[in-house]
Amino acid sequence: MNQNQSEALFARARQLIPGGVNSPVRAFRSVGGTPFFVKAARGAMLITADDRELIDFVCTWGPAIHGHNHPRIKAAIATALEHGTSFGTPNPYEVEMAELIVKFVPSIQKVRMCNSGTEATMSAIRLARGFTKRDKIIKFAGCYHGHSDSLLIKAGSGALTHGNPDSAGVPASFARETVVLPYNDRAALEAAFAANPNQIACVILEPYCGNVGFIMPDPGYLQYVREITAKHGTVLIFDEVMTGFRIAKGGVQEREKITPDLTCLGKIIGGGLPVGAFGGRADIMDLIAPLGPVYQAGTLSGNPLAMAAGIAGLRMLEELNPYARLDQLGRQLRDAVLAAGRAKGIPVQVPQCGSMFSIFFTATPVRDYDTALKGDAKLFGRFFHACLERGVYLAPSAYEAGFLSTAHDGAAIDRACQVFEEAVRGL
Ligand code: KE4
Repeated sequence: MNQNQSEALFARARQLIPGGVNSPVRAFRSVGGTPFFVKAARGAMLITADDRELIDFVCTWGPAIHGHNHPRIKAAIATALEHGTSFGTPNPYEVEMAELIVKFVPSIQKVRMCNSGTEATMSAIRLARGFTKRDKIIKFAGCYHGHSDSLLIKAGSGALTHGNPDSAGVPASFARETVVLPYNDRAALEAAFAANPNQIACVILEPYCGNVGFIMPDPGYLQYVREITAKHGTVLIFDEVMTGFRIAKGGVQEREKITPDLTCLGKIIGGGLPVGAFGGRADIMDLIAPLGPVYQAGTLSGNPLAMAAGIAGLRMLEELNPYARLDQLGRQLRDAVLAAGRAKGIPVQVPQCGSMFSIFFTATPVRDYDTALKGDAKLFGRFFHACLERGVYLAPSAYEAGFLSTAHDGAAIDRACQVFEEAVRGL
């Protein structure tokens, strides 16, 4: 596979950009090899610097639910661009975006735009701490909420009372305010509340996990989390940066009929441009500056280009209602991989819901971080490259989710199923 242009670009990039990438997962360190560089994208396809066309199941990590460079999103950006790129003042686009978000996600009574998922979750946590006047937070192993210090924490020795930094540069004092628990474990959550009475400001979780591979909650788990947080006066934050508008028009909370207190959003609402948002109960959101004492700000928050792109994308979701079709295609992919695993005699799990899926090479059902790690990551790496050689691009890590878009037509899915079958057969 000719990678000359990507190799040359990567060599230049590594001189000036740490690891040659602007976000670690893009470096292919988890699956090995040299990352390809992309010069263009359209529909379900990426076009690499070496003029290879790849069927894309990463969709720029979720935003591209309508595929790449969709004409309506492109036109919306072009129209906005006629009037400038950023004003640093309120603008009509952000009002329309807020009205759409509130319409799609009824638990959101008020919403604040920002510029990334990281900002959204960082701000929501600060807001929950300001609202409850408590300092501790609970997160779950395997859930990723961006790279703010309070969230780069792993389970600590005092597992029920504090965490340990999960990155250099995070002070132990910060880690002491974060409790990290196993996902899908009711007893652990109950014990953590008992060990920290009246101290937990918020519980933040990905209601469907997309950053440890794709993991769904046990039946009733999310309802349990909702009940125990309400009982303790703790703010429940759903991080739907990845699942919002993807799992359903109203996200996981619509599908599961759970009402969180705050929701974090991103990705799809920017139509591929930088974006984040957090919103929820008005009595909590009204504590955000300039109304209240919890400070939060951003030069490019509500940027007209990102808003115009996101509005176009949300309106298409409203018109198309593509969710049943996306689930049908996702099931087709899932069934192809499961059948290939059976034929080859390789144990494989393919959790899937709608347009999200992942592939774990393990016989153990994956329901949390520990069982996800039982997946054979090396075998996944070989599978990843076998697919890439055949023109199918999966997330370059066994611990990421795959994404479908409305641009993945039957031919693309059929081709992907054939590639998955060949790749598994060759393992
Ligand atoms: P950003 O700061 O990357 O916009 O969003 C952080 C974030 C927050 N919450 C959830 C549920 C997320 O999935 C993310 C970011 N997702 C990763 C994918 N694993 C982005 C890809 C990357 O880090 O390069």
